[in-house]
Amino acid sequence: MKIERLLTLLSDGQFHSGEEIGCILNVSRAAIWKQIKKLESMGVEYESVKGKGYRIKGGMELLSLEKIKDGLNKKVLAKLNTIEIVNTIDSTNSYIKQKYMSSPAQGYLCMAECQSAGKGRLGRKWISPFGANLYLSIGWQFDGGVVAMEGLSLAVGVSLVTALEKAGILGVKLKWPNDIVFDEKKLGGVLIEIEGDVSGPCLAVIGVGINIVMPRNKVSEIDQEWVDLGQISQKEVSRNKIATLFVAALVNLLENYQSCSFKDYKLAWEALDAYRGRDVMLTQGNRTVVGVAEGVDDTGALCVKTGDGVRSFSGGEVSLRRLL
Ligand code: BT5
Repeated sequence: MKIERLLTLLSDGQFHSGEEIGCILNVSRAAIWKQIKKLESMGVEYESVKGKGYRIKGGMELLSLEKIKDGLNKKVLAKLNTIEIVNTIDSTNSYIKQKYMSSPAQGYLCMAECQSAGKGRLGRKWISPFGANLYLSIGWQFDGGVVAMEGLSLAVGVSLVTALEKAGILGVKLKWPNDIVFDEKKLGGVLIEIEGDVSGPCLAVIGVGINIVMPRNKVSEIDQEWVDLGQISQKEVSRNKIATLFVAALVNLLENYQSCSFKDYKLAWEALDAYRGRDVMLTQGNRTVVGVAEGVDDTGALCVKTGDGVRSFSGGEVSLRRLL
């Protein structure tokens, strides 16, 4: 595809003249313009300077199937049916679901440079600009229905934070039920969607979004405090390295999860709990409960110490209560 070749060319951050681009893509000047316009519609920020040509200022590390596969061991690779990297897609979660529906198999994995309709939970949006962050989904079959997946999104959070620690990124925590946070700001999120028989064999699509270097022109679209790995580590973070560590961590976790349960991850989750011991408000629809966050139970439900004692909640949104 021409657009892929153009992106690869400009990803080095150097200026490339129209003539050079035309030559490499084997297209006319008018056709170059069409490709450049495509970059624009994908949200890629580029510079155009008369006499110099085009460049992506600062360059861009595109996801590389080769680099990611090279970093994975044989055991992990053997568990994956396919690993795909796509440029633009509506949502990697929706894509994996469709793929599974048309041909059920274990271990479909997809990563995208950009999502045009990235999904959060409950119909919310996941802001997913091109070439900047990581958007990844993996499809995994579970035999024991939803019970076998209890607490899975929390265990996924634990495995991702552990993977970040391997990359030298420390201090990342978890916020119940599915947020990856740093300094109370949202760094990433997990979205698990389930298809099939909820009491028998079913498919879990595990979607992970994590901010690596969020383009500044996208900042205003996120309606809560956020952070990216670049800000946390204060140095360049390799997208391919994070992708590789995440894939390995997820495959290892999913492979084990069938034979264990959230109970085995409870202590690790609690050690990363950003809200433990803090005054929180839990909202479930139009019901709110206030109290002190006391970790989670063996199923991954949030425990809150209220005026009526400790109660556990398996759904809802939790926020910090700022006491005056
Ligand atoms: C989540 O939802 O945190 C789950 C996000 C999962 C995204 C991945 S990307 C790959 C896969 N394919 C998909 O289509 N989705 C998954 P939730 O807890 O509902 O949080 C959504 C809220 O987070 C939004 O309402 C915003 O406030 C905020 N938000 C949106 N984009 C963000 C971003 N890039 N960084 C930080 N916060 C963001």
